[in-house]
Amino acid sequence: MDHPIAMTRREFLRTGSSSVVCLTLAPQWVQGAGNSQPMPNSTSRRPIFVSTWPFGKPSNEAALQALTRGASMLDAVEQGIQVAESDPGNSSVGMAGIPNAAGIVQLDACIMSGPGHRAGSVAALEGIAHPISVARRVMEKTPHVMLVGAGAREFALKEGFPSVPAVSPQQKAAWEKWKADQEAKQAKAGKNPKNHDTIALVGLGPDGHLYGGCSTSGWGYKLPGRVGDSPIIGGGLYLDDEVGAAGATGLGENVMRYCGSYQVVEFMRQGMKPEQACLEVIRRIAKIDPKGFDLSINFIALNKAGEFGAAGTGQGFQYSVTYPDYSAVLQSPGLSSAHVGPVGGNIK
Ligand code: SD4
Repeated sequence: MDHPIAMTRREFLRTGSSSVVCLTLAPQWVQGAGNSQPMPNSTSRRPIFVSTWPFGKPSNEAALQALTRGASMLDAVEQGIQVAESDPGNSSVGMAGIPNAAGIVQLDACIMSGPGHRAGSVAALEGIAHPISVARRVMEKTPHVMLVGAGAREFALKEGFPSVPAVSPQQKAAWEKWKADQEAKQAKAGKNPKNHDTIALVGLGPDGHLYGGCSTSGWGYKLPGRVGDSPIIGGGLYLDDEVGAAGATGLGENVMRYCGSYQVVEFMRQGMKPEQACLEVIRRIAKIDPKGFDLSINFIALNKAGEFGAAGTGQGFQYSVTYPDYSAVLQSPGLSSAHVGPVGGNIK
């Protein structure tokens, strides 16, 4: 399918990650069946990268550029996610992230490789700039899948990752104000965090294999030691090389209790298109959860055919898609209580 806004390959390579192509579509859900406007959610082009949020776009583009330079798909995913982790303006990924209630940034990340169904993960990692790279090292150099806390940091240091300050000066100042305001009460009461965005990035390689990664500083001012969905295989990220890949962003507690990304992939296995699978997982969670659709959860998905899609609660969310000659921010459909019947059953 041709996309309404597209760059030539030459333009893409010339403009690089500074290019901004933003395409906003009305949610397919709202448009309903019979809508004649095509959704740009299908492509047979490879490689392709799909990631959460508009800040995923420069990550996608860095991943594609890495691949163009001859890097492997795992390198591409890692280097793409590193872009978000390095961004000093990103308060929800990497060391510029909002700290926990103790004023320390604790990072969560994971990575998966379709070939071999391999996975690596770190959680509550302190003072290391690139948790995605440590997660990859766990996958490649240990017999384990996940390392947490002090053990994860010790492993990272032994592997040669440099130690960096546990919180940025800007976030430290904001945390001190937060503490003075005694907003800790809100965190304890389980109120939604003010700022919590994650990069989940999934990719289909030129050879038809799937790869993905996920990285976050998690829920701002979370309790020390709190781990969200992002480093949990099947929660914040999952892929099956025979079927597809999925990633999540939002309130991790509402994803990890339902193995959200795993379920998106399983729905694709059953024949659903990526967008449909994301919507159906949200419907299923909302049907079970006492909070209904008040979940703050979002999913991206990519299948083996290169078709992609996303969905979120409320108004939906923006996600990024990049492949040769094309790079854009798209709007996902959203689901809210308007889509639930009077007795709580889901309506189609
Ligand atoms: C977490 N899922 O730690 C992450 C945060 C996030 O958009 O994705 N926010 O719960």
